[in-house]
Amino acid sequence: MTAPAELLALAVETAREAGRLVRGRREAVTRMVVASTKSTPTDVVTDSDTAAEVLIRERLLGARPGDGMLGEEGGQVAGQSTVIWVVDPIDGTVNYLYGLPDYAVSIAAQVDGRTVAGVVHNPVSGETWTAMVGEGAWLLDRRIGVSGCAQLSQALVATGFGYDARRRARQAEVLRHVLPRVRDIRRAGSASLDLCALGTGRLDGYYERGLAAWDLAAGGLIAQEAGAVIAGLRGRPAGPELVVAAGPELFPALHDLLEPLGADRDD
Ligand code: LIP
Repeated sequence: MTAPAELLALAVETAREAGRLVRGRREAVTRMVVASTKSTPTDVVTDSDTAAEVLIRERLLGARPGDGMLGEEGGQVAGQSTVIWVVDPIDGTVNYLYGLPDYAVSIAAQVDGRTVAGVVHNPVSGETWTAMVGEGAWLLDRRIGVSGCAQLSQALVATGFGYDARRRARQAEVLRHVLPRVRDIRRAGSASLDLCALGTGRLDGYYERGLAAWDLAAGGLIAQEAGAVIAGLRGRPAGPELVVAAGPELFPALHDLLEPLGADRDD
């Protein structure tokens, strides 16, 4: 069975259990230890990231042994079914490391490569966003929707930055041109929570270069089902090159601001 409702129920239960695990581990220590780093010395992994991904894999594939999984911390499992779980066990790992509350467990279910269900759960706030394709998006039991902001100068826009210094310098250059054109910028450090904030109307727009599939899968479905337009530049799909997301009234102006700046390039 690949009914989105069944997949979502399993994902929500699993995300909440993983959220209890990582929050408990964080609150048990004054200072969280970096277990390892990835692309740069600031691209960190904690033991909690790894422990949470192991728990998520055990719960999801224990319940559905034939499924595959793509996890941020290296947990790639080939499956025989049409379902692949796309998992970020802690999205906002640096926030988690520093004890800041903006981090989330993000789990999406893809069937034949299409995201059909997703959950983003913030273990600190207890907020749980969910969506199923074609069925809208929810924050706990409340239906959510994007803001109706239509003017760039009135838009609260979130973004994020990569870990590589050269890319960060380029992203700062893009930001230099964006900042004077919008109401303000927010940089919270978790793509999935940024996308859920957009879907809830707490942000008017979002853009970021360098997102991985696990950063985008669940939050992207939630924002889209909440009414956001999500894409790359010049008709390209949202992906590692660039994610641009906003309500339909604002998206064209945000896209047209970012396109001439080459926000989807490192040069
Ligand atoms: C994070 C993203 C965020 C980005 C951070 C980091 P992680 O993911 O959610 O949008 O700006 O640099 O990549 O590494 O915490 O899972």
